[in-house]
Amino acid sequence: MNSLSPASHQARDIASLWWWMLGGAWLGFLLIACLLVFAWIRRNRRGIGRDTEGQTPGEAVSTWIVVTLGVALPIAVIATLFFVADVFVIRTTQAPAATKTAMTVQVIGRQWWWEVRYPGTGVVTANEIHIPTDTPVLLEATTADVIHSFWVPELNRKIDTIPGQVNEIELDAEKAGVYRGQCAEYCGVQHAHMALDVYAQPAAAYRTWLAHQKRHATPSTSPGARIFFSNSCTQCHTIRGTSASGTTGPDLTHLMSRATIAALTLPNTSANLAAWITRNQQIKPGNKMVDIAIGGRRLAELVAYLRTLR
Ligand code: HEC
Ligand SMILES: [Cu+2]
Repeated sequence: MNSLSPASHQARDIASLWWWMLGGAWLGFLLIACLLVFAWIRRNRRGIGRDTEGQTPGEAVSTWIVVTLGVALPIAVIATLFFVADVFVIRTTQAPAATKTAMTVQVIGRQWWWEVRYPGTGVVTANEIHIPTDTPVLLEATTADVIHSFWVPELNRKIDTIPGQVNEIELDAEKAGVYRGQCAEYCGVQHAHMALDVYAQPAAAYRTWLAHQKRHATPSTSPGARIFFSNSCTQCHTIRGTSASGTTGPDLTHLMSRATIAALTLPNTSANLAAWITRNQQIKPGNKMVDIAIGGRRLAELVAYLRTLR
């Protein structure tokens, strides 16, 4: 994550503001350093400081220094930076009206993962947001529990998720790529394991992805499916097209289409799925899933069923 390697016009404005502020701060610092050196060089001159013999200090000069360099210059520099920040960057990073964006994605912060919804399509996923490139996407962010903050530094500024409120931001990726994001507001013990990836794809690839995500899972009677549906999994997880309709945990309909599990905590492999089911409280202590006491062949069958959720 690097807010100085922008991949959208908003992130570019934020990066240039940062460089301008850094430049302004350096100029101010150099000016003050020069004045200090200058004063040090002249330290033994007569008529300076308490040494009032000889010529009297230039009253007019010291007033000029205080007023111009001490008051007017800092006000001018800080006011300019504020003006640039306020008038340009806050505005250019603000979300436009829904009518000006091509599509909407809803993100719901949860302890400690991100639910992602595509309104009007029935698609629900987790910790991965797919968007088409060069398309203004309105992102509506809210929370199911505490305040989180959605931040994908290469695409835009932070946006807090506040209970009972929807905050908006625009995602408009210029080039295809995977942009990492992170919860940026402390939200409980697993705050650090609350990451997400934004996949910006060419429009055709995005449409293929969305069409695939719309599909429901085919009901299965495999041994692993029977374990899933007779266990507590269905209370917390949804698999569209089946009776599993829990909402505490991520939608698992297309679990295997995701690269990671548990909000980028582990790569999505068979071994990690097995480890997650049985030892998630060691992997991500305090998370809202429970360790499931299952092992051996039954665990392998359960994982085999999860792997059919493509
Ligand atoms: C008490 C609720 C609860 C139960 C019961 C439960 N889970 Fe979970 N599960 C969760 C939550 C919450 C998460 C997300 C944890 C996080 O990332 O912080 C999760 C995450 C997962 C993930 C990772 C999904 C992803 O995309 O990150 C898998 C796979 C999973 N659970 C499988 C199962 C299976 C299989 C069962 C039954 C054996 C089960 N869960 C039972 C709540 C539950
Ligand atoms: Cu959070």
